[in-house]
Amino acid sequence: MRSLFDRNRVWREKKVKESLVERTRKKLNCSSVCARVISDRYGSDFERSELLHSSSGEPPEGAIHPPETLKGLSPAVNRLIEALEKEEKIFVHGDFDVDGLSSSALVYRGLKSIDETPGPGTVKVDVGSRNFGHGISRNVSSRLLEEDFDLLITTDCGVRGAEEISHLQDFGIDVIVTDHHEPGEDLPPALAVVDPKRKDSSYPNPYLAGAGVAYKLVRGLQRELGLKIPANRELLQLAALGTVADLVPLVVDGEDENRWLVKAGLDNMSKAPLLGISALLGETGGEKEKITPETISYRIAPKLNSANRVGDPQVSFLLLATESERRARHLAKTLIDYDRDRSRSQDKLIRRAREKLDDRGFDPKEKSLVFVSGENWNQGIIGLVASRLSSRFGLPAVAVSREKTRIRGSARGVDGVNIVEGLEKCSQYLIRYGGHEMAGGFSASVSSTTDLQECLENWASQQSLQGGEEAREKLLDARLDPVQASRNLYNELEGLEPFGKGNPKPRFWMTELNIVSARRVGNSKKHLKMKLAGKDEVLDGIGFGMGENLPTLQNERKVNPVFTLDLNDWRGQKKIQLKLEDFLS
Ligand SMILES: [Mn+2]
Repeated sequence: MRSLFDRNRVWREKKVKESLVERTRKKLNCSSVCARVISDRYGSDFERSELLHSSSGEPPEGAIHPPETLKGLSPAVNRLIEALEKEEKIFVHGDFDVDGLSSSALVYRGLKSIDETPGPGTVKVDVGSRNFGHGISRNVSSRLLEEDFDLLITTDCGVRGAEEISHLQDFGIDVIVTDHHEPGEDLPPALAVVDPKRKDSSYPNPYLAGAGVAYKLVRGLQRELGLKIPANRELLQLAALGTVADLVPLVVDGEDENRWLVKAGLDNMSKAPLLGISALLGETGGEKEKITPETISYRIAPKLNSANRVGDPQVSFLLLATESERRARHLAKTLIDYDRDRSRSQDKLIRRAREKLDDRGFDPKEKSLVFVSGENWNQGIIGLVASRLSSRFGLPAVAVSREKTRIRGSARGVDGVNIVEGLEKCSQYLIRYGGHEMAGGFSASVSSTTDLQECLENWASQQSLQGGEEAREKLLDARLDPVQASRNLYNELEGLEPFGKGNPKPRFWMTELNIVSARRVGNSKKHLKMKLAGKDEVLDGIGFGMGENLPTLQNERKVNPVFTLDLNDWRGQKKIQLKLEDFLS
């Protein structure tokens, strides 16, 4: 099925076995639409899908896997207990992105909250900086040696840090790696390596974020010590923060530990947010509200990240670690300053990039990749530029900063085009590169810029020739009759929240509706407000950013909307409305 507005946008209904839908419906006693959505995400794993409707604030038994089943965790916990007994000096080194910050804060708070004696001795935390790159830098290991630390715990990094780790172990500093990145051929020679991506791992959820792994470490320690810390309300918030910000999938083939971590963390965040989070939200004018994954993605994470782009990442760590309201307010103000600066620099660079493309006569219809470069562009910002260009043109995009002898770049992929494959294909022109499907970074010598651009453009044009249409197809969960778009269905689907990566909000479609009314609303008439009618029902619809499609729709006799279900709160009256995304031709 194709979009009414864009022939290249293809929709397909997910296939789910009817017999499974029927079994799920009977087992869970829910509507057939809800059963279809659950069958698609959970298959026949009824044990896990039955948990969906348990509604306490804490993850039910069975939803969260025991930490001990994670390879490397037992030696890590034993070593930590030894460190506590001897009141050793412990250093925590995390990555500077939100997942790394959350992981470090989680381990720090976890250790500091142990108030039995002997408790932890000195615990120091450093979250590195963009200048030294991701992972354990020589800078960090020198500091550990100089300041005479006994133990290093890495969070959200380290599994590729063999060189520095062996250096530290040689000098008698034990290293516990907690990470969730793909290890290389061999594991680093650390005392313990906790990483669900280890080849010998049999842990059921390989998709833990760095903060998820950090949570497991602290949970394992608490269990081993026999501490009665029932809910870990604060630590779960940090686990949720990293899990959402790092875009790891919440549900994969019915495995939904990440979804539970996020659910529990968000519940606690809504009720009693960490002082730092509350200060950050307070500063941006929000009142106490239900915190959702969107709150993290749009209002919390960008501010925490602005510190590593245009400021000092340690500020973000301190905000997540602080127990003082005054300090939290002060740190939040600093972050909001950083974020304003980030936003200005970003706008400026994007404008310059657009000018460069215009000067060159860049035509997105003729190209398969956007490539733009400039003199001394801010390293912390070029990723945001690439990402904006990529979504503006619907193409993979590369933004490059030229320094004296080398260039450093940031690349973004699109659905169905894996950008790191592109970097791999052109690696003969690169000094270093890394990343994942949707985002990558690299450095190269200035002299190879033109070759690199040509190589990446060639690669991208082959990708789009190979179609990739199937990969770009967007999926629909079910076709609804107008009468099914009910409050009841909405409530049933709430059991599947929180929605996010790997667990999208269920998307539906209807056919042959009449347009009762339709008008453009909002600032500059960007949005579309409609009333649509089936045989007996009239449904409200809102399409954000869809205003310009109004004339096309008015030419149609009947329309077929694609939408998610939304609950509109109008003067205290809650009413179902269709959140329109597209119309099928
Ligand atoms: Mn991470």
